[in-house]
Amino acid sequence: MRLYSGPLSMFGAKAEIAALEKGLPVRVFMVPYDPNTGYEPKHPDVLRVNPKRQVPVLIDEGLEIFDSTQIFEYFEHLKPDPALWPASPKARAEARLIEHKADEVYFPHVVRLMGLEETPDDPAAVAARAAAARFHLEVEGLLAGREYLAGAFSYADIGVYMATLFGERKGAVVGSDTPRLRAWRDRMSERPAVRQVAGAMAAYLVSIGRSIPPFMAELLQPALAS
Ligand SMILES: N[C@@H](CCC(=O)N[C@@H](CS)C(=O)NCC(=O)O)C(=O)O
Repeated sequence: MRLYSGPLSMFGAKAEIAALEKGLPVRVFMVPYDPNTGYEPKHPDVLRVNPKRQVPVLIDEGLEIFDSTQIFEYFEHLKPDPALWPASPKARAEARLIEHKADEVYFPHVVRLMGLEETPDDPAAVAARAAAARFHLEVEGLLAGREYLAGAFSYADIGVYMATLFGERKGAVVGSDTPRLRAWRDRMSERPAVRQVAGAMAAYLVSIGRSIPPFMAELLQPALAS
């Protein structure tokens, strides 16, 4: 299997983490990416497979799909063990909703912040950080009495981890009012698959002279012994 991603693709990182967690034989191919100009010119395989012209794209012997959540679903059917969705229909639906919210409700606020790094007091930036903080509090509530967002570790954790990683980078800081969320993030960072992928992203950012938040800097250190 070949996974097309980018060195700063939060959605590609989701798929890569899932493949590692599942133990799937996925080769990751980083498409051309320039920190200043982005993904242009687009890779021809990405253009062929994805009408939205985005990574991640997955190719597996004739199957060509795109979108991180679609890739999760394929992985789950391809290799059900370890399960990364809960078994019961309601728990599974809730986990899927959390994952969906990370991508489609929370992340747009982070995207809004991306254009406003130089003007953090802009009302649009203030509103985006406030909306992100409300999501952080929602996640804090989910973690009451739970180690992971849907009980056992799941795709929901992967989605929220990557989305909030980018949130933190862009100023939507996970504050001291959400201690369970912070502790969960630390647990996530200790998972080998997460550490490998998010750590590579941290190293890439450092290599191009970008600053990284303290919790990402920790990803560059050897994992704590468990
Ligand atoms: N919903 C998609 C989002 C994919 C996406 O936004 N990919 C970004 C990189 S993280 C991209 O390729 N951006 C380049 C562009 O839109 O031109 C998913 O879950 O995979």
